Amino acid sequence: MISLSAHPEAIDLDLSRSALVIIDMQRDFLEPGGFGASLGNDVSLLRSAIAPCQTLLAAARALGMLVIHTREGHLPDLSDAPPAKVMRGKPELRIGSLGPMGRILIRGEPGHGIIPELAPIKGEIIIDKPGKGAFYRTELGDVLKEQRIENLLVCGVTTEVCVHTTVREGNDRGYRCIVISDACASYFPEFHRVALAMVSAQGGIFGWVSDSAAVVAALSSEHSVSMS
Ligand code: C5J
Repeated sequence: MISLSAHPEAIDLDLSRSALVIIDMQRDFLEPGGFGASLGNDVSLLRSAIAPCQTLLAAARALGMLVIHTREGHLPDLSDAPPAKVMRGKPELRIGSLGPMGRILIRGEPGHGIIPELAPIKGEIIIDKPGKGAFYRTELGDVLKEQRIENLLVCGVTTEVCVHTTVREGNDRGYRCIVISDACASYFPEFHRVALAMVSAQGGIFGWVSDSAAVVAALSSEHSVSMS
């Protein structure tokens, strides 16, 4: 059991019941020519999350914690992509259009892959999701039940979209969700700040907010995760 410093208050976590969930650290969101860029965003704004995610990933791997990576994307025939999502706005390239990293937000294309800095290794779980939330139309709930996970350390991009949606879904399903602030990022710094504030306001209405230094400090007090 560790005590993690967080807002609105410190939280005790049994690491054998905890998972690191890294949301959508994909080339489509973080690199030029992908989905994020097609919507007119400055993708360089997301890069601040990479180093803190790497730190968390290294700490989780060292302890043998369950690591889950998610990827947003659609089947090549777009059968899992609602027209209302595909046709929204006036992007330079729509979901499914051919861009410099292959078809935008399509599974199996180069842009859909996780950035090399955070590449999953053997034994880590990858959840492919068609929506913003990682529980919607995925096996995530079953995986967490099977692994007897109760606590989710959540990081990735973007703070107010896929991180927030996943945290809201997880919170409603009874998981303690701890958002790692510096390991998340948004194309809109103000949305990042407010999204984090929304999680921990009202006594932690959606969960807790901590940071990567606090997580690493707390994890270093534990030598290995007992998977009993
Ligand atoms: C978005 C995400 N922003 N991963 N997806 O469309 O946050």
